[in-house]
Amino acid sequence: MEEKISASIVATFFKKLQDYLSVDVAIVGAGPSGLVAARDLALAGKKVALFERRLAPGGGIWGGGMLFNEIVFQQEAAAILDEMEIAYADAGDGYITADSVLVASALIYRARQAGAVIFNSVSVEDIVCRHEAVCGVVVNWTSVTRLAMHVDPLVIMAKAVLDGTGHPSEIIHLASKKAGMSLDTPTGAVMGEKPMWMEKGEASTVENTKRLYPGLYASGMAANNAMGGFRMGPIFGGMLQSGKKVARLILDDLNE
Ligand code: 48F
Repeated sequence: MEEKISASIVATFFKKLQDYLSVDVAIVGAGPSGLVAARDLALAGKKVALFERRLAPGGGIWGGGMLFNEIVFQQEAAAILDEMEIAYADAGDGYITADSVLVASALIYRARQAGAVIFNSVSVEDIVCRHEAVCGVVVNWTSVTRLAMHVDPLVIMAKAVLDGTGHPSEIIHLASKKAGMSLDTPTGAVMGEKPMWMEKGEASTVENTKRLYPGLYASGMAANNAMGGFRMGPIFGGMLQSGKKVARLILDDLNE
């Protein structure tokens, strides 16, 4: 029995990895925007690999606000929650609340069920660029990077790469530093997020969701941070809308 269990895991995992060494879309970060994008792209028939540094995908959803595990959405986000059959409650004044554990687990399940494959405990540590376009990601086990082990990574090639890394905008930083990418900001560099202003931050998260460079897209807080948007805290409608928007942009480009 012992041999069978180990052999089954090794065989199925390596088949999965081999099948996803080359993908249509590599998503970095399984927060709300990355998970929503992953689902829509997979439903549209694209081959999607999602890389998440932590053991548990879900990003900033789980902890609600200050570990109170409820999160808030604008009423406009209800349609997206309905589409995914996620239960919520009316909080009045145009807002709704939902259990953060339910939302995190549902977004993960919906993305995976749609066909996106999630590689958890994997960190993206670099990008691949050719002819002034991003065309892949460089990956390693998070444990390897955390322990600073001197171990070379592997590479996943992708037609499109999405930075969904949240506040650090890690892939955008790499593209600025290593590929000479200039952003549409006053300095051309990553601006960094402004202080908390929920209303503005929510709107700018969706506005700032865009293609930043050939092959490189940004969603959620990564997009907002790069372009100098305001912080918004435990309200998540903008994150879901950002995931939807970036999936549409990527699909338009890939189907061109
Ligand atoms: O931050 P995160 O939840 O992404 P998001 O979609 O949503 C932001 C909200 O959660 C919240 C908010 C603003 O106040 O409303 O912050 O923008 O999730 C980002 C995920 O990316 C992973 C990280 O572990 C997290 O789960 N991540 C970050 N860098 C890497 C990464 C990397 N280099 N490789 C793999 N995963």
